[in-house]
Amino acid sequence: MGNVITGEKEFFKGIGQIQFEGLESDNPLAFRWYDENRVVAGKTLKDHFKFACSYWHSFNGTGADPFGGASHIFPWDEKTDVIERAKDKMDAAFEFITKMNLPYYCFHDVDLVDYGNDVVENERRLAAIVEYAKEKQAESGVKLLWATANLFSHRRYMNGASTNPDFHVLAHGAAQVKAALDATIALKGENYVFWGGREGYMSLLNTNMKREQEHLAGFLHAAKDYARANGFTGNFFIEPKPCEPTKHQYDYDAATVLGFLQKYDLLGDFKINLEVNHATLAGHTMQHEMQVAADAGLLGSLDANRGDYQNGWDTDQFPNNAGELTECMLVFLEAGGLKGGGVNFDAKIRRNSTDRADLFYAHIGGMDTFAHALIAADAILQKSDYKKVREDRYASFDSGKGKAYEEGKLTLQDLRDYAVENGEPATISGKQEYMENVINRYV
Ligand code: XLS
Ligand code: NI
Ligand code: NI
Repeated sequence: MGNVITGEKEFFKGIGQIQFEGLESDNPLAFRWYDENRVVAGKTLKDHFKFACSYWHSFNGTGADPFGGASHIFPWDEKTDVIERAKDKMDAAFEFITKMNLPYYCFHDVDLVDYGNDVVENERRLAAIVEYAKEKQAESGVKLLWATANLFSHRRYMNGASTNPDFHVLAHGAAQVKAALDATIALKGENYVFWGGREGYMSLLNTNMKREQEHLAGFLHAAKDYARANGFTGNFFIEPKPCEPTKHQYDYDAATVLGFLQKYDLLGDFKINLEVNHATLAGHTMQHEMQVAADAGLLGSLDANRGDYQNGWDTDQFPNNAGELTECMLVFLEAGGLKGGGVNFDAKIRRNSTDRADLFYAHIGGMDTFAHALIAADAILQKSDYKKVREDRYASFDSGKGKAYEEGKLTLQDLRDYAVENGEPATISGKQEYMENVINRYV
């Protein structure tokens, strides 16, 4: 356990550091599954997950929605001086992160400190709060999993940032990314994320899609070249999402991003940050998205949350479904974990969750659900016939003509002759229900 760090003022009074108490515990402010030192599949839970707190949802998100303003009134939001206010927020953030024993955090530039319209002044503000963050990181041992630039909230980005038809807007986006990369490097951030907030379009009637995507690729190359020249050795991640805020987002899903990275020669430096709710919106399961990324060697990082199956937007709720997550953790373990990233809670408490403790309950639930799911998935892989049943389905490709086919040795004529010689194939069950029961036996 690390040490709890508070500023001059304690913001989450009455709540100490959250401890692991095990399954017998009925303490709502304790972990039941997440024992950070527990070794599963050769690694501690702490190292498997590299759990991160997302600054935007936890310390900026006020509970506002299209029908009403803030319902979360933050005591760290009171001072009038921009930097002083940002420092209070950072005190609150590190107090929460260390009380939760989260090893990492993630932020957008504008989460740390408010931005205005003056590029040089914004750079000064970010650099000032980064100095403070350095002290906080050193004092607590908390690390930066990834940072990013918010290129979607300001109205100048309403037609996109790097895909904006106006070059002048693109340049402003670049200025923000440069400062965010400088901040990442200064804070020894392990990764840098691009979520294409408004990189997409609403109507093809006014859009040159090809040109916009080329601009996006050029932007990513420029950002990567700058970061590499300035000593950044971490990963760049693209975070796919199919829609919202634009109708057609260019980074639709993992398969689309893979094609984009290939086409524009970005594969060496970029991997994928997958978000559960975005998979849902794309009409996929999260395990599908993870498998696509893993098969391409691009399973970089995860944004943990969940959507709502009854509606079609990004509700960003905390994960709480151990069964679904167990299927994801099967992919996770078989892929050998994440490439450089971790599990970031890109999730928010509800508008009407207004107790200070609610943020703790949310993260405890999310961390426990991940731990539970990983332990179950490991048991499935170790003890059940899950892998064998799947392997056996492909046994006809392990020898003879099937093997020769996989090796590229058979022609279409050869395949036709095999069909004739061997007659009608036997009926072979896919055993889906059997496999579903195997999963539930271990959850
Ligand atoms: C929004 C995205 C965003 C990214 C970071 O839907 O999930 O929060 O993770 O810009
Ligand atoms: Ni996200
Ligand atoms: Ni999202």
